[in-house]
Amino acid sequence: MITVYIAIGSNLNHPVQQTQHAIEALKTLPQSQFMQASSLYSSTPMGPQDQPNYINAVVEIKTDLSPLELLNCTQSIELEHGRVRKDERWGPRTLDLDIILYGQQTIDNERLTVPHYGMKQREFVLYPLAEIAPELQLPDGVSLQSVLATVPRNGLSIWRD
Ligand code: A4P
Ligand code: MG
Repeated sequence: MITVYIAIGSNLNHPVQQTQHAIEALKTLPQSQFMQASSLYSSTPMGPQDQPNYINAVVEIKTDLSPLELLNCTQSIELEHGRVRKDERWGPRTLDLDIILYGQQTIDNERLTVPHYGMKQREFVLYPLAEIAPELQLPDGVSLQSVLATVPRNGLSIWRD
């Protein structure tokens, strides 16, 4: 099985619940084993600032699904959560599921770019990922810790009731 990390982001329509439901849905993926989820984090928006703060988290699974089979599954979870695709780049969303890493594979096709193109710049991906996989090496041979050292937290905090 391949170890995969999936990033969750939500800032509309009860983001904490959206995120918790997404984690539950990821536990039921076919041909997959749920390993762990990070804490939920509160983050300030990247992109347009006139949108609510986000809740972000990262989940680790092991899977026998191919990358595109997995993408089909995560996109149907997004749709079940009432996600409507809008044109605005980096705009608000009920639920966004991004495949961050698929083992050590580098994937670049019409539907999928892995590692995710923004992961090395996004504190709301890197810190939750480091919480559950502190020793991780990225496919380019760089350690997660060395990337983390270049990205400030930018107000990111663990979400508490
Ligand atoms: N796609 C390609 N690679 C991947 C991948 N690794 N994982 C394709 C998932 N999908 C991938 O996706 C568009 C297409 O990307 C998919 O059809 C798939 O084939 P989308 O989810 O509609 O696009 P998007 O997520 O809206 O892209 P966009 O606008 O670039 O958004 P981002 O980059 O995901 O950023 N601020 C905070 N604090 N926290 C956030 O989580 N998220 C965003 C969205 C903006 N600001 C944020 C956050
Ligand atoms: Mg996305």
